[in-house]
Order: sequence, then C-alpha cells, then structure tokens
Amino acid sequence: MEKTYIMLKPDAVQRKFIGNIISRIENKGYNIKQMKMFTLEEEILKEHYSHLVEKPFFPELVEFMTSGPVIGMIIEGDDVVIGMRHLMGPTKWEEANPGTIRGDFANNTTENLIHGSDSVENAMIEIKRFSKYLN
Ligand code: IDP
Ligand code: MG
Repeated sequence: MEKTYIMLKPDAVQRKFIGNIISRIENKGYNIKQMKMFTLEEEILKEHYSHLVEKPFFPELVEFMTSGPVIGMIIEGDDVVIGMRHLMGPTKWEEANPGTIRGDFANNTTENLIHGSDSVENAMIEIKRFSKYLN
C-alpha cells in the first residue's frame, strides 16, 4: 500500500495541535506505521528543502524548523500522498480553506504546522532520508 512521509512541525507541537492533527489522519482511515519525536538540524533541512535554499525566507524557515521538536510519521493508505496533501491544505496559508489543517490553524506561510510528501517518488526519498530519526 502507498506510504507518505508526514512531519508535524515545531508550531504544531508547541501550540498543542498534535492530538487534533493525528485524529484527522486516523479519522480519514490512514494507518500510522511509524511515529517519533525528534529535533532537526540545519544539515538535513538543507537536503529536505533543497528546492528552497536560495529563497530569501530560507534562514527563517531553518530557524523555525529547528526551534523545537517535530513528530515524524510514516502514514499508509490508498492514494495517501495526495490524500494527505488535501487534509493539509495548500502551502500558502491565505489559500488554505477551513477544514484543512493549515486552513484551520496556520498563522502564516512559514509556520504551517505540517509537512507531507508531494509525490510518491518523493515520499520514498523522504522516508529513507528520515529513517535514521524514525528508528
Ligand atoms: P509544502 O510544505 O506545501 O510542500 P514547499 O513549497 O515544499 O511547500 O515549502 C516547504 C515549506 O517552506 C513550507 O511548508 C513553508 O513552511 C515554507 N515556505 C514555502 N514557501 C514559503 C514562502 O513563500 N514564504 C515563507 N515560507 C515558505
Ligand atoms: Mg514540499
């Protein structure tokens, strides 16, 4: 069955939304295969967000993503990659509809609570990338 890599970002932990977000994932019927709390370092973020390293907001993104623990998860289900992206809502917080995680809770585009792989191919890469933290 399809798998995706999900990460609850430091704001989700700090603002006490992890139970709410995990409930949404469970209510959708997806299976949580692995889950662990850990703290990220700049090195892995440069890899994970390599498409954003040149952006002016990258230093702010690293500061945010290393500001506290995250919760990494492997989630399994039918078409779970696209399904989780729908549960999350779009990247830009002003475009995220109510009923989505970002639409309900995000305060800006950087602090948007949750990461989810954007393709099946990237899901496999990300699960591998974060396996040392998840095990
Ligand atoms: P995604 O998380 O929806 O896949 P990406 O474009 O991969 O979006 O960006 C990764 C993360 O970088 C976003 O979730 C958000 O935290 C941050 N980010 C992306 N674009 C912006 C922006 O324009 N301003 C500030 N932060 C951004
Ligand atoms: Mg992305």
